[in-house]
Amino acid sequence: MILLEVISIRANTFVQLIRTMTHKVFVYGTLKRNEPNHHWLTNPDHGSGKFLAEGTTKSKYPLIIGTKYNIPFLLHSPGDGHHVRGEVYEVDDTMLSKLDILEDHPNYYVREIDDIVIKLDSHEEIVKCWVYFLKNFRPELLSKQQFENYSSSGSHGLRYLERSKRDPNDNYYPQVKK
Ligand code: PCA
Repeated sequence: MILLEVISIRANTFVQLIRTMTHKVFVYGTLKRNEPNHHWLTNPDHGSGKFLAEGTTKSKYPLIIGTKYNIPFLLHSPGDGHHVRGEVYEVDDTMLSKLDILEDHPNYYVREIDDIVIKLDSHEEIVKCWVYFLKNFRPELLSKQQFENYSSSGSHGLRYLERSKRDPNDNYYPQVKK
């Protein structure tokens, strides 16, 4: 009897642990502070999102702006482009699933674990983070301007157009995906 109780308490603790599991996400585009989708990360209805640090990708990647809506994409083409700058957040399961909805993972962006370099006072640390990449992209995207640090209001003039302002019947995925 006591043994069963112990097992049951252990099982409950395990379930609790899974429920409260957090994930690190590296954001490089519209989810960053002062960018048009940052509110997704701070909306309490979406779960929790806590800023941890600024970081850069350990590998180089092309960060481009594509589609007629000026959407930023990190192209999954390691070695091309720059060590891209962004922000690392700790998010819970609920927030991660909300971000997946925004990015339409795995249909559009694909979320993958990647190495992110974080600078602390006296040293650098590498942390494994989820990153939303564009895979199976149209190769001509590689000839677009490649950024190191995205901002919707940058001097490129390619201001992001929010989803709520787009034609809901317009399937623009083929502009960037094969
Ligand atoms: N949002 C995600 C991927 C691209 C975008 O605009 C991000 O900021 O990382």
